[in-house]
Amino acid sequence: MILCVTAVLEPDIYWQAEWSYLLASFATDLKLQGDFNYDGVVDLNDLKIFANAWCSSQGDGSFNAACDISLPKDNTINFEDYAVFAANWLAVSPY
Ligand SMILES: [Ca+2]
Repeated sequence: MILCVTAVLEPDIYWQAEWSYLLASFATDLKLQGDFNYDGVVDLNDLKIFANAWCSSQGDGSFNAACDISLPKDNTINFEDYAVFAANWLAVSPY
């Protein structure tokens, strides 16, 4: 009897895990690069956050992983990240 119940529940558990993964991936795709405070616009408030992390690397006290928006990520906040930030300057999220 237990085996029957497990066999019935496993597909649901698998599906829930897949669904969670898809939702997380979708949310990442929707995130506006440079909107560090998640208010839907890339503006001066985000620039303040970016400036605080400027020229820092992973392990530094001022490092902010959210500001590492260049691809591929290089664990350093530098001009590559600034280029992405500047390209999205004053962009507004459609969501
Ligand atoms: Ca923002």
